[in-house]
Amino acid sequence: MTIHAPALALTIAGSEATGGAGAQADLKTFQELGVFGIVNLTCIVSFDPKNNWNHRFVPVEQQVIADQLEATTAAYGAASGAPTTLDTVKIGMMGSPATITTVETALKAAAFKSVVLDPVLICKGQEPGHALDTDQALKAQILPLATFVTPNHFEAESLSGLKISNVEDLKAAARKIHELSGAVVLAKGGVRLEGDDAVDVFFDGETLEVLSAPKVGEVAVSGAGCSLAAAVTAELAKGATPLEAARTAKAFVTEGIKNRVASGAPFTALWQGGARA
Ligand code: PXL
Repeated sequence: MTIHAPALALTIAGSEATGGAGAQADLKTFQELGVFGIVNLTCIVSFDPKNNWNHRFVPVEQQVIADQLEATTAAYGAASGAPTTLDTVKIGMMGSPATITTVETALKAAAFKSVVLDPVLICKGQEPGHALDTDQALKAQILPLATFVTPNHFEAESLSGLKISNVEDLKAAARKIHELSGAVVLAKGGVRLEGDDAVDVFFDGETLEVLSAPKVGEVAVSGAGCSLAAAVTAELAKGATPLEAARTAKAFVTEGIKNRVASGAPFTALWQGGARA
């Protein structure tokens, strides 16, 4: 028998029942990139096909979130005695201020080396600003603990306070968000910026790099943001530098979007197996 000691990554995220986004996307991404994935669930999202595929959202009880974090830390944390310890975490959808406080406490206790924050302020189908208290708690309590943050167009505007209409604006926003948080920033233009390319801006305080790939369609694909941040997380867990992780993640997501999956829902889902296709 061989005992394996693969790189480990934890995602603290919500379930999205149809498997396109959230924890499911994270776990599939970790697996594809050769990382042993761990999920601690914060909430369950079920789209409502009777109501325009809007989100139905149920939080996981705070005690149950804390229990999951306790189990994970005991098994793989710094003091666990595990052959490989868990030092890399991705933060996805939190969903409520209470969850943000529970997760903040766990992050402070564990002192992870890499904390990748996908600052989910809004999901497809939601109204911007639907939960301002959650957005504010995320900015105040989790953003300062992040080492890497992956805002989309809307989130980059919200975090930076800047209006983003083109790549120069996206660069300014990435710089601003780095100043505010100290984190490495990968700001995503996605399909929302005009032009033939899907452009993301990487900024780590020194290096500014524009990551660009030809757009695949003009419509956002479910799971793209989650998978990008999860791919960054997986690569960091394996020891990549932040810039290498961003480049690999961009290529991974581009292949996943090229090979996206259709369903009865009015949107397609990124296929993490796309790079193998
Ligand atoms: O794409 C953001 C996102 C993250 N996490 C969960 C979601 C969504 C969007 O639907 O449902 C659980």
